[in-house]
Amino acid sequence: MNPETAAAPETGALPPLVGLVMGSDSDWPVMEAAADALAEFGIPFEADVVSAHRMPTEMIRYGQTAHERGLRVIIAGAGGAAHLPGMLASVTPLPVIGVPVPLKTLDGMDSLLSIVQMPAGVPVATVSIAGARNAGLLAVRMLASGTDDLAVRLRGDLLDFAQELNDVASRKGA
Ligand code: RP5
Repeated sequence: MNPETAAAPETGALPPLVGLVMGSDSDWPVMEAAADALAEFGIPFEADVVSAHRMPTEMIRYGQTAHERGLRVIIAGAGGAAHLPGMLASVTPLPVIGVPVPLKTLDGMDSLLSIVQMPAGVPVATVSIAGARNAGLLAVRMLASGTDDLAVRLRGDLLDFAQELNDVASRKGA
């Protein structure tokens, strides 16, 4: 699977609610965990490569139009000089979750610091280095915070999920 085909099987024809973007195809092995988490909760998403440095015009257009297209959360992953999450956050009203992708040098610290040190007024919810699964789960929680049918359904699913984690931890401790 790759970013372009990631959303197809699990989400059918439903319009995407989450935009899962990354700076390069090479980020996909890390970012795939976010796609998996969204799919586990039946969240329709789209996955795209939208590089802040190599395709800045498209990246800005993506951010400016994301809410108009029905997206409610953006998950953005990038490595190195990881400007994608912050740049998107500067042009969208949607919550942006940033995923620092580790590259061969600097162990992802460069990515983490590029994403987490945002100026006041332009928030990015940064997860851990390579923390794409938590990015997906955080997006699910954001979608679960409303009053619509999806939010109510997701709150139930999240409580079941938390109980399963608890049961697994109890078995390990036994
Ligand atoms: C960043 O540069 C991307 O997010 C990726 O993590 C990194 C390397 O990209 P490639 O050279 O592998 O395309 O912008």
